[in-house]
Amino acid sequence: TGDLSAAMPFNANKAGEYGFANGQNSQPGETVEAPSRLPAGSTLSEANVSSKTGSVAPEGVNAAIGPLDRVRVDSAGQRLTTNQGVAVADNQNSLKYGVRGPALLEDFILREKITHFDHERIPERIVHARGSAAHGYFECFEPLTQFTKAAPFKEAGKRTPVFARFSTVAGERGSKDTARDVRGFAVKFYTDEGNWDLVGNNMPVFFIQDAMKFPDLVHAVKPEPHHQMPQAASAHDTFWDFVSLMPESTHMLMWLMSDRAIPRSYATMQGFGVHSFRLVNDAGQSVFVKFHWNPKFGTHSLCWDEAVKISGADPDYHRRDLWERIESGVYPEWELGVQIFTEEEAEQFSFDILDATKIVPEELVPVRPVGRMVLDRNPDNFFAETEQVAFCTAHIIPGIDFSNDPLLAGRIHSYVDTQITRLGGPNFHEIPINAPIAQVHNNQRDGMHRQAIPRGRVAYEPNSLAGGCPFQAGAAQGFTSVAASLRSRAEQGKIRAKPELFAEHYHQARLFFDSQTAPERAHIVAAFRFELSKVTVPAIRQRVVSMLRNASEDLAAQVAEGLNMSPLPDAMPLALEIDVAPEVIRSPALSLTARPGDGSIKGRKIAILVADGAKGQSATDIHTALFAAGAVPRFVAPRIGAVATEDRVAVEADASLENEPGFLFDAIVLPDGAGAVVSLAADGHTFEAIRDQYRHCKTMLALGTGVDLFELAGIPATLPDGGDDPGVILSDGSPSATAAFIEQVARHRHPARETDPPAV
Ligand code: HDE
Repeated sequence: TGDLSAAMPFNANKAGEYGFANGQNSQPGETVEAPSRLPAGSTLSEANVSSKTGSVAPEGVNAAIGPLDRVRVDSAGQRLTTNQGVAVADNQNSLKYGVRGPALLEDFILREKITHFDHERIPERIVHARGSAAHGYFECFEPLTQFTKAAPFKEAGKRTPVFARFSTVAGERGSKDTARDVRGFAVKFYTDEGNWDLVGNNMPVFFIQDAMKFPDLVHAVKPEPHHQMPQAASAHDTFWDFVSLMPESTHMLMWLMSDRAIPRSYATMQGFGVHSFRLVNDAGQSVFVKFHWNPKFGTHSLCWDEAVKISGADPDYHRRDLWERIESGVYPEWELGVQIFTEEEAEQFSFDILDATKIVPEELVPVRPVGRMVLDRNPDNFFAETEQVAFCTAHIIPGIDFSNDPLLAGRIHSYVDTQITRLGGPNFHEIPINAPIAQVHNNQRDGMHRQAIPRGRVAYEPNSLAGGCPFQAGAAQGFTSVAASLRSRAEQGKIRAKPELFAEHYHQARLFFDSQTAPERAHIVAAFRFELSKVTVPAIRQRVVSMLRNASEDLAAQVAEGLNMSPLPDAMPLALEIDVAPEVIRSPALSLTARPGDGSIKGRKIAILVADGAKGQSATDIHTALFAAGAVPRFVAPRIGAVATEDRVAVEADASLENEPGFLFDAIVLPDGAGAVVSLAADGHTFEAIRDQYRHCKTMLALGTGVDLFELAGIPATLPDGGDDPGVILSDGSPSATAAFIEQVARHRHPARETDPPAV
């Protein structure tokens, strides 16, 4: 078999194993064409035509696909074998001494199968265990070479393959997606100068300032150790005990109690690098940078009641949404923005840019768009890709460098370290999803699960026996660290302490709260009330409120009222006596309302309720219009299957009120047809669906007689202030009514309808 075409990228004896399964194994000399795995019409190319240059790849080509293709397995048309390639004759019965006799130890087939199974699980991530990921690319808008020599930013239009993983933090691997939590937003750039991992979150700040406190934070938020409750929730004593003793967490708590902590989908949340990093150009000059990912489809959240209900009906809500968007071609997309500032500027700020509990307000340093990320391919296999991907903050490339943020310093150590346990040794970089597309050459050898077969007898440097190779790249090509020393810091020697401005804990918490709209502030108050009402020790609740008084008296008073706490506890003593005036006291950019995205309804799930007696044509018309606008309309009926429409127009319900409850949808349409109203009114699920839509402030459309269902469900005719509710639309089926509906769905919510407690 050694004479097979040299062009074959794989062991020719293993055609089937490597995805070339067309029913037969190849014969020597025969060239086997790989059948395309991609759906017809896909713009992706299977071929890795990038010769690892990473330069502009043609539309649709993803240079990371080739390396992964090498290890794809496709068993179509293949015999079942053991891991040694021995064909298995019988996969039903273990080997026994007589049919009723004892099983035999020599049954290597059974033992291999069971042994492998016994070891199928690897340790889950200690944080961010629950996640979902996708492939895609980053495309540079214009060269950023003035500031950085980093490979992805070199040329306009340059595409760098990426793999992005989104996650919750506290919950275990099987926990619900819609928990109130921070979301991880980790992106691996497979650049032609090595892998760069930007391991961020959907909130721009963090709970703590120093890595020393991270294990404490995580132990506090995880289920309590004696009874292992609650799962994926911060609403318990140990979390609030810890944060109330750590006033530096106040700013992050504002974000965590806001709707940011319950995103509508991964595709509609922002991402942030959190820390200050550095960009370094060819001349070795550096500036500070903060990274921002801004979603094309807007930043949208759930509301709490909705998130709670979704977690029961569809714990995979975000995972499913990401998967379905990509499968249906509504590719999630984000613009990457950078805030660039110099060391001199940083020294003038009223806060310390090394403090991960602080943002740099956009009003102080604008966000400059530099590229976009598009996720356009789902993984083939969850474990091989999403579970085994290893993001490490230590993975940076020439042109990017760290700042002295003490939280970041701990992370640079932690991620590589944790992968060694999680992925079973130091060779995790060879797992296909982690392998760079840039060439790897060094003298590191051996270890568990080594894949590479380094040739020759030299594994040291300097050497003469291998001509000095691999040789040092030198400063012009290789990675060099910025000779960074934060100016004007007097020599202090070794010290365990923090910079002075780290002790100012409240200005930006106030900035966040004060920059929200009234409904957003109300949600923050309600979230504090909910979480603290789950806390059993009154002193902890008191301590949180005393901390909040320093951020916002208004917030503290409302939270205290919600907890029946009176009188208010004294404000917590300030850690910083000197007064530093913040540059920005209102930042509209911090409100979700400032981030509508492209204003489209792409990817929104819309329920069109139908039932026997519905006017089929009008239901089909609205379905067509919504589909054309990029939404995901679904016919939902009391039972799945064909609906007996009044006009005999064929309508097939692919979801039922039982299997897809109303709160899973972004908007609802009620059908025309007196018969349908009667059928739907006979099913209590209908009213639950309508009331949930109303309570969750979503857009609702009644076609013709469907309006009767509003009345039967007790939907108020007007807003609490007496005005018209733009989110409740009555339609005669005209295009203008449909257009109005689409416009209102794009607004996402109609919070003017909201009351606390809810009226419906
Ligand atoms: Fe992480 N974090 N983290 N973290 N983190 C991990 O690494 C850690 C922090 C973030 O999708 C772990 O591979 C320390 C901030 C994401 O696979 C671990 C500190 C931010 C992910 C770890 C922090 C993050 C992780 C667990 C404080 C936002 C998931 C498994 C010093 C900027 C990546 C793993 C993925 C995962 C340590 C704080 C984001 C243990 C020590 C701040 C998105 O290494």
